[in-house]
Amino acid sequence: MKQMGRGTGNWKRISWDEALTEISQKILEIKKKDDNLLGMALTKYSGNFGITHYGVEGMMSSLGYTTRFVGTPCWPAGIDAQNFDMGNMWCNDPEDFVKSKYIIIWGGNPAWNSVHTMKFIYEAQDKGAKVVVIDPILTQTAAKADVYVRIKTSQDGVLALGMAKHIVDKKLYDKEFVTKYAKGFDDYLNYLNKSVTVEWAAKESGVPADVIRQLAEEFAKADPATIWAGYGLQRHTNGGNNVRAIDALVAMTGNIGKEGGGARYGHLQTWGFNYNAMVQKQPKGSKGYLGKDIIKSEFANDEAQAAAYANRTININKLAESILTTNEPPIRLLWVACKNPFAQDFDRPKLLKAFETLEMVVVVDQFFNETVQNADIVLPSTTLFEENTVNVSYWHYWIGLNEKAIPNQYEAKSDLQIAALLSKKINELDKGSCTFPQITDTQVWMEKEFNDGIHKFFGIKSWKDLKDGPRKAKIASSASWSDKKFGTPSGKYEFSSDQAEKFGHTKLPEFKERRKAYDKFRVLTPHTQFGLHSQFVNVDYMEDFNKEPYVYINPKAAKAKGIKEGDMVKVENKVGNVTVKARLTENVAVDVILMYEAWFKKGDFNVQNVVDDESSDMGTFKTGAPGVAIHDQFADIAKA
Ligand SMILES: Nc1nc2c(c(=O)[nH]1)N[C@H]1C(S)=C(S)[C@@H](COP(=O)(O)OP(=O)(O)OC[C@H]3O[C@@H](n4cnc5c(=O)[nH]c(N)nc54)[C@H](O)[C@@H]3O)O[C@H]1N2
Ligand SMILES: Nc1nc2c(c(=O)[nH]1)N[C@H]1C(S)=C(S)[C@@H](COP(=O)(O)OP(=O)(O)OC[C@H]3O[C@@H](n4cnc5c(=O)[nH]c(N)nc54)[C@H](O)[C@@H]3O)O[C@H]1N2
Ligand SMILES: [Mo]
Repeated sequence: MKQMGRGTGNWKRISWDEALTEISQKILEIKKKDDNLLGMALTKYSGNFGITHYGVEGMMSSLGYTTRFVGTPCWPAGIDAQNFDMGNMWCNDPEDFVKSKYIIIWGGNPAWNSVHTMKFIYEAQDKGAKVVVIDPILTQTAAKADVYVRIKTSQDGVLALGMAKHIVDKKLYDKEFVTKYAKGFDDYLNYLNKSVTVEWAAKESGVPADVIRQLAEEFAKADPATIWAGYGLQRHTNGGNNVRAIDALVAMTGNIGKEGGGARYGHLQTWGFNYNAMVQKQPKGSKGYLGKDIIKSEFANDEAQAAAYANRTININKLAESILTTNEPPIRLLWVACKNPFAQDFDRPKLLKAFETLEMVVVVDQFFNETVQNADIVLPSTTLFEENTVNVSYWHYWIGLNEKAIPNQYEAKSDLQIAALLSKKINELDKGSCTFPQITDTQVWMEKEFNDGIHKFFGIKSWKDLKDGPRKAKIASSASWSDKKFGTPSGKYEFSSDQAEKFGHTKLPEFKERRKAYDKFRVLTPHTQFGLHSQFVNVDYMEDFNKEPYVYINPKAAKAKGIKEGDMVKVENKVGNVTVKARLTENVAVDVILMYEAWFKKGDFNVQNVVDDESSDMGTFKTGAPGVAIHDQFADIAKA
């Protein structure tokens, strides 16, 4: 479909051939005008993490060097934190929660967001393990726990420091681990003794001192004890630092490298694919980007340099700002796939302005969402039922096939099929413009991702074995770091990290002030029970469970504002506003308001009207861009 004037809603049905001709002509026009293709940009994230979807990146490479939005809106601060501490992000097998005696779920809501893990938590509980949830919201997970600890948002580092101080005071730390397998514990100990008291931690975090002492003692004495650091925890301007302080608790109590223990965050151990779809060669003579200088790809000293510098990379979390400020050349054509920026990216009012400056917007999606409303051309994408791909996880250790269950519906095509068609069309118009191969069978693409390493790791002879069902990786131990050889420069667990300092952080996970409030209430916009981000909320049968959005307000705060249950409320801040129905609940603190992120196809509810694009502290080290402080937002409320 083609929109006659972006945002007008005046759509015209066109053929695939017409659509691809128009897009190809635009690409060729840009190349002619700029003498390179950096004016073409891709933003793509988690619409479908099936491995073949990296064919979208492959399509971009097959056209030339382009602009890529890099990093992730999801978990980068925590990734850097774990890399500074341990030299990788690597968690225990979640199934080994059953071996834990003490489980702290810290800033995560798995009862909604990781339902498949809860049975292992329950099994541990049945065997006598204590489960503690630390969250500013009394979540469904907290309701299932033995203890719920309400914390002031962003103050997790302080709480962890207070617990560490008490563990030191009581000499409950693991002397063998901190001397043999760790670097910098003495410095950390000195810091705790000099700068931290339990009373101070209590005041800053809102968790009473006796609770801090009890948590610390119970955690240190249980064996094994584990902490699951959720992703919500690190979406703050001090989030990475807070994850480091939490890692330190697990390390100093000797729980790293232990089955049933561990500082759990995520892992990428099972991702050893060929990335065949992703790794495509630029057409000969393509011009790339090296800092400010445009260079010819052939002139790059080696492949690595070419790969590192030839695409222009921009922080994915600053989409609006970057479109507005990127020059030489500006971003002219934006390709959006597996991503819904108007629902999921930050500062929606600024994004609207930014889109006005684009010459062409192409969105590949399944639904007529707000991003599509702001496009010129929408290409209908298949769903996961219409393609073959393979899935692994950033949490568990299984691999599974996604088998095509039904043929492509109507005229929809997969991202890979679109890439092949675009390649064909642009080469018709200008031979040699694209290297993407003419393979449209998604099974062929999927097969190409397997290799001996994958086969061996999962104990299969061929991908076909997965037709019988998913397989679990053959891991020697359910614990990560079981040999206590860490991936850091010292090979040890680093309480004190020179690398962290190199990236502008303190060596130790010292107290880091949270973002200053810029409005009256803190706004939290975590993940919904009834969908995956902007996906599935809009499906008819899901609407039955989740008819409309709400803002959750503490009854005391509501009373002060004259707001009653069911009133329409305007939530407003410097970014914008959203009007939504109120629900009063003590599940949130008096100074916090809560809305779940989601895309409802009826109405104009959108939490990104009150979420700015402030960066989190970490992410640049391992993902190329800092994360985003999604939960460091503030707003006021009034009866609408
Ligand atoms: N306020 C707030 N914002 C957030 C978050 C938050 O907690 N609060 N969470 C952040 C996090 S953790 C994440 S991971 C991001 C997720 O944000 P996104 O990456 O945007 O994820 P989704 O909304 O799941 O999916 C995006 C789009 O992909 C489309 N899609 C699905 N399958 C395919 C396909 O095969 N091909 C193509 N081309 N498209 C497809 C879907 O229809 C959907 O429109 O949001 C971030 N934004
Ligand atoms: N049903 C469903 N499942 C999903 C998703 C979905 O959208 N829906 N999304 C998937 C994706 S991409 C991701 S990244 C994961 C995310 O999974 P989670 O890590 O569970 O993410 P969130 O729901 O964003 O945040 C979890 C909790 O962090 C809390 N939190 C926020 N700020 C702070 C803080 O400063 N301190 C503490 N202690 N807690 C804080 C929030 O109150 C919330 O309860 O879930 C995945 N699973
Ligand atoms: Mo995410």
